[in-house]
Amino acid sequence: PTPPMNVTVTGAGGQIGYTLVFRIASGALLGPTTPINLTLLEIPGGRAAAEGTALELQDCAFPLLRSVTVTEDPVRAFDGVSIALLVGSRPRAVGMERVALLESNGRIFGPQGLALNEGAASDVRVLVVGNPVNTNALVASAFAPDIPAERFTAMTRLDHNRGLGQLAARLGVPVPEIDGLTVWGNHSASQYPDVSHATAGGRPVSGLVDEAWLTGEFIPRVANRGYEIIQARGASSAASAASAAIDHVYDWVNGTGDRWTSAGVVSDGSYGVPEGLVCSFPVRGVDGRYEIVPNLSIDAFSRARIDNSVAELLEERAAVLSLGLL
Ligand code: NAX
Repeated sequence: PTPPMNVTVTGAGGQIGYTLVFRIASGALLGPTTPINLTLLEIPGGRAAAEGTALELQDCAFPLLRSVTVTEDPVRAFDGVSIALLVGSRPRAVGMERVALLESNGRIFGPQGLALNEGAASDVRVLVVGNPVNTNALVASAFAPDIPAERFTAMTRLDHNRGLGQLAARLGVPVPEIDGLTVWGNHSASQYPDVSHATAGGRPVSGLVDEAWLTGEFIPRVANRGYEIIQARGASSAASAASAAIDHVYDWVNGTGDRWTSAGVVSDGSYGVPEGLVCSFPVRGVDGRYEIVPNLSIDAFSRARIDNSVAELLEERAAVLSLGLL
């Protein structure tokens, strides 16, 4: 029998947590044969919601779910963890300055990085879902010097999946026919959803859609989709974010074959992105690692968009550096 894996979700009492943990427990994260010990990390304000969610998990009688633990202690939460989904964060409030945002998140992701460093399993994989994802991943990694930096990733899979959804609808093809889409840069409105290498049913997408739709509708709609969802449902994306987190980890562990996807990973200097930044790239899941897809040609339009988003990442890194968080 497959040994159980320890999975920890932070912010499990929140709205993403409420849909994410049921998908994990059902087997969608690690497949239908891997039993799971699930730990839910919360702060006092979210503890009751997490406790209630734990009761409902028990009531689902999931065959793979071995245990559920609710705790407010990061050291306990990350002891022996193999998959850590860092969802709880302090998102930007209206009018909040970038530095204040990064500082309050530093107080969350610094201690969580330390706790991961102390107790995580040797195969630990960390996905940051809580905004600002790229820089929170950078901070957590900086506080976990014994864990390879490549094990810290940031979620841009929701942006990627949003792009797939828009292209499939526009072209009238099933989602699996589309490949080669990339979301570059920061998980923010500066991100660049790039179709220049994308294909649908093997044909280049650039020949199937017009320029005006790409620049006037596709790119801004994907980049601002989070806002569109808030306007439509009165709350931010939750089930789609949880679904993207499942996809990100599943592909990281199981691989993507020849296809590619997008993830925020630590830069090795590829495509002119400064080394060490956590940036969204085209990636393939290979042998349990995310590898940046190499040697893509980057046209002038793409170059300017990528550079613009990377400049924002550099500003965020400079801000957390000045706060002493790196
Ligand atoms: P909620 O406010 O519903 O839930 C957040 C939960 O985190 C709360 O229960 C809170 O008590 C808990 N929390 C806060 N600090 C914590 C800490 N130090 N340790 C443990 N738990 C803590 O937010 P929700 O809608 O679930 O969103 C969670 C995060 O995901 C936000 O930062 C949000 O901005 C981000 N998102 C990221 C997306 C992405 O694509 N990367 C998309 C969706 C979402 O906007």
